[in-house]
Amino acid sequence: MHLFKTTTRATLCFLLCLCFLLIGCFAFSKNKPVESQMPTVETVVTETINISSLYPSHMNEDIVMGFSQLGSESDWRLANTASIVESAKEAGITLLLENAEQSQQAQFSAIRSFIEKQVDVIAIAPVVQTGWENILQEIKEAGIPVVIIDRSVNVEDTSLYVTFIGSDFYEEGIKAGKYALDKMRNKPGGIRIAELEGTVGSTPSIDRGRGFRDVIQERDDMEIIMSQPADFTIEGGKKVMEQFLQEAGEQPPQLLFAHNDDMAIGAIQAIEEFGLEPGKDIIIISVDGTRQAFEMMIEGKINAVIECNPLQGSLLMQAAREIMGGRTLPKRIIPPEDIFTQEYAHLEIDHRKY
Ligand code: GYE
Repeated sequence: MHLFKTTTRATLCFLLCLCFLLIGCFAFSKNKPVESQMPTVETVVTETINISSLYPSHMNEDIVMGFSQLGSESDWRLANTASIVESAKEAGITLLLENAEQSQQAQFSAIRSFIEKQVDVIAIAPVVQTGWENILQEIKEAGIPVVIIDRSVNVEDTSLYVTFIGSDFYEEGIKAGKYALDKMRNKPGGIRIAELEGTVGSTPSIDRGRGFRDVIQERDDMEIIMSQPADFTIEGGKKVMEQFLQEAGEQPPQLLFAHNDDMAIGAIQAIEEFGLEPGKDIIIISVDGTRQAFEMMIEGKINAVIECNPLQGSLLMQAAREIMGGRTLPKRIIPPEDIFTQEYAHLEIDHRKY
């Protein structure tokens, strides 16, 4: 009898332990950091936070996302919007999309309308990087989690957003600078460079410019002789390049660094109208990797394109699901990116999705 009791107690104990073990394993797998669940993405984890403790009222299944897109200025942007719309459909997430057409004020209004509608999560692609503290604070007070996508925000209190999904623009500038150094290595000194910057105050413009400068300073006979913003548009690129060429007269720049493909395409029109040969008389480096830029590379008019990937929709939806599921996310998610040169453009063009 005594022996029977002891055996039963031991069995009960064993079963209890097994239960705890299974519950533990389950909880652990649910709390796996998101980077281990995103196979195609490189992530840099600077800090992770547990979301369920911050937003307990948003742990539901039917997700409504308010997305403030900054504009429709370039092919990159159109591909980015399309990717987010499609991925929301695929993920069964209701998307409220507002396009701010490059106005931060319009972004604020859109965000306030999302707060009023009590959406579950707000995604913001910020046109510029400063001026976000107050509105992010308003969202926080409403208890809605925020995902920053594409361009970053400059805020001291990084707990105002859950994660930032976007490219490493500084690294893109570095890649552009390295290509410039390599391409000009046999050219004698006094190399004149022109730069078409993107939207003033936007992260890609600031960081691409910084990365590029940090590399080319290696050669003190290479100089950026002209640099101006052209708002990431074809028209802007054409207008500013015309101005550059007129100003430069007999001494046109030998190399152009355009912060995106659209401005490079506009600049190419200006260069041709001016009677020069883009890609030969003026070496052209741009950023993004749109299909049109690849066509220009194949024609020999653009020499190199630094990839910046706009297909961020599935990452955004995945992040929203993780947040709503109360799981932990990395503070920074960076899509992998490449560099393409004229020589190999024909091999890649059929794989371009935008
Ligand atoms: O390079 C440009 C667009 O923020 C990364 O914005 C984006 C940039 C992109 O207009 O084409």
